[in-house]
Amino acid sequence: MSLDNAALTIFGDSISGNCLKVKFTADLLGLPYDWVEISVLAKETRTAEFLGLNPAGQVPVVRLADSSVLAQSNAIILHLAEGSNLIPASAYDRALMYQWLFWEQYSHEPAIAVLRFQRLYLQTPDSEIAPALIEKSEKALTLMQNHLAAREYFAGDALTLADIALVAYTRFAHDAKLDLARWPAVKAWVRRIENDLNIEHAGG
Ligand SMILES: N[C@@H](CCC(=O)N[C@@H](CS)C(=O)NCC(=O)O)C(=O)O
Repeated sequence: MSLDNAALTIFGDSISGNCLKVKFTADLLGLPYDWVEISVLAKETRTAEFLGLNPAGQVPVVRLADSSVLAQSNAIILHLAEGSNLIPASAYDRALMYQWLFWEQYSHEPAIAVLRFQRLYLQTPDSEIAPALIEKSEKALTLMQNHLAAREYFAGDALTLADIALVAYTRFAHDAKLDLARWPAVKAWVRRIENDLNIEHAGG
């Protein structure tokens, strides 16, 4: 793990949606950064050096120009995007963006990211996957489908941090064996946001 003097250093694992949302935000805003790869699977979040950086033992973490450190993906993207058009000027739309950011962390990521991790990385057999985890994932996608049926973006009528946070794991739904064909508005929105972010389609 290198600690140099770049204005922004992102410590992240490239297989993690939480980390990729920080990368997507920095890239879109044109912020230069150093990326330090930290492998969760190799337990690099458990070393004494990393725990010194983030005692919670999780990525993403960023080190800012003044050497201060910030964890929690949504706190990081909010900080990076401060003053940009990724945060709506309208107070209501801004609150809607927060609504979806909080929902993402409580009801979406703990279902879809965990299901993806179990199925893709731990190769957990279907018989050992908790049905409640699948139900929670499907419920989250259905809520998104209903919201997106008549809208192009989650908060207001333009791309915001809510879309970036939510697309991070939704675009990997197929890794969790969730077929987005069942949620067509979500599928179309994923392509729209990948296009807005100028990133490759994740597949599925
Ligand atoms: N709520 C946190 C979740 C961070 C998180 O779960 N990070 C995972 C990778 S996606 C991690 O570092 N896991 C390592 C571990 O728990 O040992 C965020 O949004 O940043």
